[in-house]
This record gives sequence, C-alpha cells and structure tokens, in this order.
Amino acid sequence: MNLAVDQDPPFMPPITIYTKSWCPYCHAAKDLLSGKNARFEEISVDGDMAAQRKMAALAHGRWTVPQIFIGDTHVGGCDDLYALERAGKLDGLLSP
Ligand SMILES: N[C@@H](CCC(=O)N[C@@H](CS)C(=O)NCC(=O)O)C(=O)O
Repeated sequence: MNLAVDQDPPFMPPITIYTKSWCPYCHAAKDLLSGKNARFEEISVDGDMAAQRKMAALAHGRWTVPQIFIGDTHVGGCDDLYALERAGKLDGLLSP
C-alpha cells in the first residue's frame, strides 16, 4: 500500500517576488528559494515605473528589488530573505 498517494502535497504558501532581470540580489533571492524547491511567481518590474510603484505600495514604500512576499508576510529584500534563513526561520515560513 502506498500511503503517499492518499496524502495531500505539503502546503506551501504562495510566494511572489518582484524583480529586475539584471539585479544580482534578485538572482540570489531566487536561487535561495529554488534551492528549497519553493515555487514562486516572478513579477518583473524591469523598465516599468508603474509596476514598480505598485510593488512599492505593497512593500510599505520599499523601492528596491527584489521585494519578496511569502503568503501574507512581506519578507522584504534579498538581505532580509537570507537573514531569515540564517536565523533558521525561512523553512517555517515556507511550511507553516
Ligand atoms: N539590500 C537590498 C539591495 C537591493 C538593491 O540594491 N537592488 C537594486 C537593484 S540590484 C535596486 O533595486 N535599485 C533601485 C532600482 O533599480 O530602482 C536587498 O537585499 O534586496
């Protein structure tokens, strides 16, 4: 009997990351999430001031990319994401 077939896949909250293609912080943030097999929606604000303004409104005024949201939580930028990882708190946010 294969119990795994009857189980729901592990819940992971939706993840959204606002990026610019040339931004090294964006690549580093995506690398960390991908390394954890986290699926995320990427919204490029490359050359799109209106989209970046919308991002900033959601991100409590923060204008830099990346801006990362995990479920209802605004994580912040790349440094914030890596700080969560160093503090051992990122996995908990990804599998609440
Ligand atoms: N400490 C920030 C640095 C982010 C940052 O400096 N991003 C640059 C692009 S690599 C940026 O958004 N600059 C302003 C802009 O492109 O409008 C983080 O970890 O996310």
